[in-house]
Amino acid sequence: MIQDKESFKKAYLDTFSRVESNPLELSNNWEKYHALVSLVKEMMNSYWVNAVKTNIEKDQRRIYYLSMEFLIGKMLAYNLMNLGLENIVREGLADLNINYDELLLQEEEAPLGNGGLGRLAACYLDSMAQEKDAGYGFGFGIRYKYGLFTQKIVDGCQVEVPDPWLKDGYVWATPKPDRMITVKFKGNVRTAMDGNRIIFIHENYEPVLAVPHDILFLGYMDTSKINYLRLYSAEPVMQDFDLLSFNQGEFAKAAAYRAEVEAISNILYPEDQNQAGRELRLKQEYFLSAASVGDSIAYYKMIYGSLDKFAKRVAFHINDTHPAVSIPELMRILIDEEGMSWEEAWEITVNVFSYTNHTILPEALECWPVDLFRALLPRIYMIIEEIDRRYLQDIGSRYPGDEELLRKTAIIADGRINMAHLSVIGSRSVNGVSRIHSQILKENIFGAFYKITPEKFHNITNGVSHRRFLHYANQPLSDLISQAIGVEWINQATELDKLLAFSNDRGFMEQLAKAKYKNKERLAKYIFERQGVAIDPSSMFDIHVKRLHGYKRQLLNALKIMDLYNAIKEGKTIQPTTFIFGGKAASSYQRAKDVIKLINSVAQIVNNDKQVNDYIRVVFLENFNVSLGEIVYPAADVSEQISTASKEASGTGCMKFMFNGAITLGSRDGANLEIHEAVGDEHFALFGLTAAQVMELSVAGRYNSWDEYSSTPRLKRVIDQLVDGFLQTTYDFHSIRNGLLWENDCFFVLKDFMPYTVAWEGLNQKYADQDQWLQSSLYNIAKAGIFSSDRAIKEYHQLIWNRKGPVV
Ligand code: OAK
Repeated sequence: MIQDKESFKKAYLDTFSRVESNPLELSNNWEKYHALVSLVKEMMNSYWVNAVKTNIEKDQRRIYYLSMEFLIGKMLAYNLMNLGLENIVREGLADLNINYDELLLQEEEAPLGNGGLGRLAACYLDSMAQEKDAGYGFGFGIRYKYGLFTQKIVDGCQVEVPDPWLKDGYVWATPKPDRMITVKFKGNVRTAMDGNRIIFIHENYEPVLAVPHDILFLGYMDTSKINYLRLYSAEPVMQDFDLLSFNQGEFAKAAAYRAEVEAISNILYPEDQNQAGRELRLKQEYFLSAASVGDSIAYYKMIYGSLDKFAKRVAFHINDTHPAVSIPELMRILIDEEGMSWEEAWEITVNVFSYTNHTILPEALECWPVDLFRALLPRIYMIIEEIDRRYLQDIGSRYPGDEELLRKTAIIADGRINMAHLSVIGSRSVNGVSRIHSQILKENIFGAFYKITPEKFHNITNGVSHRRFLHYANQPLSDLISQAIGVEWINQATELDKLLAFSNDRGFMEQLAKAKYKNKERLAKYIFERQGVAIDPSSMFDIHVKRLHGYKRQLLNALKIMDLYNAIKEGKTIQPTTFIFGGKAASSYQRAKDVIKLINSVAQIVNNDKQVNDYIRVVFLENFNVSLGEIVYPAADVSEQISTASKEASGTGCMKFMFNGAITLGSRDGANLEIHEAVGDEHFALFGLTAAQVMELSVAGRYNSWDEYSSTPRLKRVIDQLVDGFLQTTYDFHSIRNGLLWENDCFFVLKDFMPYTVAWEGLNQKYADQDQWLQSSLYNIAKAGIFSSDRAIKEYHQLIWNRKGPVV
């Protein structure tokens, strides 16, 4: 195997001659990249084969993490880092006259997610590999041919362009056709008797093949820490009717069937936290669910011969409700295919499933119209009806006369199927993703369920991969940390706490400042090269990157910048600041797109006004994604986390910034509160309404945004500037202004404006005292350890997946 540069070179050249058709001297960078990935993949494959043996010998539990999204980021450099081979490879390639950095540019990032939920799933894959001794965790998802769109900014507006990430083939994934599953849609269900047992026969269905493509994931510097992400693509079954139609010359019919099937894995829905409500989306959800559950059963029977102890050895975790149909799907397999009774099947099902809720936004809570659902999944619908019937019967007898309770928790009501209710009823555990969010679940949206089954409810605060977002993304800081406290923090993030001992070490603190400066230079260079805007790395980098959404309040930030601009024009002086934004808006979310245009319009005004240029500049980064995040998070001084309290379930960007030493300017929401608790008032700028106040003010008649507007002249001025020609564009921002005034500002932008502005000014003044600033920065890094996804995954194992002690 590869221990040094020479053995690497030999292995690389061997692989190259096996997998490429050109001689090395005539090959292009893609071929060189392809050969390198093939080599790394072969190595990982051999590690996997060993790990799987151990896994079976040790009889380890298997956790299926089902998610419609996995935003995994680029793999090559990250895998090499985890293998400890990056330097060897860089130097070995250089000997062969190959530039490693150029090969890295060949890799396409797999765009298989929208935002927080998808990136969280990827961080959890990383940590499930790392924490494998507690049980093996695997990701199951969909291999969308087109993932999330590429964002272009044209004339200040977002334009969506398809991202054909698979066009050159995606080398990291290996197709596993031998493990494919047939998924059945539509048709009808006939009942028949088998002895004295009723059986259900699904007929005239449309079959679809779910073909897996596996991507291996590594933990850190230990080749037994390895797992995979299995992504399914939908393919047609070349069966009789298809062939027949070909034979009869009905090519159009055959082609239509093929197109309909392939549509299932063709495109990721770009809506973030907004239920699509379309048949295709439900098809995708069932496709993933049926493939994953089908695969788990087939694998289990292959290894153990029967389904004995299935509930002890297997756990399914559903990442929000999107894969919730896997609950009735498991029931279907156990009853219809394995011949179990309802009771036996239910006992297993409710023991293997657990569910994480990631939002309380009403528009994101999935409810399917019964008619659409029943036509697409007739047998699954019957099972859901029966789950609901038995549930209501049980609750009805335990809480006689409590109609309200039944109404609040039923799965099927008003012609719709409530997927969150199905998920709670069909799971043994329900968790929120930050302390405050879990509390809101118990008190509000799942309050009635909490009354019935309080023991089901848990909190597991999110975490992020500190190996990707600090060790890998921020080499200057990672090196400095390792020099100071050793390398153990890479495996055990809470070791970062030891950095506090260096707060009075001048040399260390100077190096800390230098590392930040280097990262800011890197981002400045990126921005200049891509977008032609020159920014000053010694200015305060104030960064707001995340999906565009009303509740995330990029608008509040934009209004603050306009206010600051007005003040600077009137003579105010501040610490020079660069405001950096980034993020995508759902293609159909016009208000969010208006905010992108607004930010770019403000940027135009600010960046072209010499009178303010020494103080502020504004940049909107095009196409924010995981790879760009890896450049952005390390460069931040200020982390903008300003959602309306109660609306951001957790947030994870806040943690990525924290690991990189940014100071949070945060509302009283989601994980902000836990970061604030970890670092204290001195090292965090907290502002604004509490969740309770937001809920209180949301009651009709208790808040009037006009009052804020008319009583705060600074605020009135910027709101009027939206439409009075100040922005020097023909674009119409009336809709934004109307949202704030005529639609009563449902995200409390005006209410939080002054507290936010004051908190920002405090931070900006603090920046003037670099010693004090660096102390806070160090404090944030040192206290970030608990926000590692390793900690979160350990908690999932302890609290949820590892529920019955050892398997045997
Ligand atoms: C997306 C679609 C449907 C439901 C939720 C989401 C989602 O991305 N939610 C986000 O999940 C993150 C991971 O838990 C949280 O950090 C974000 O606060 C939450 O908005």
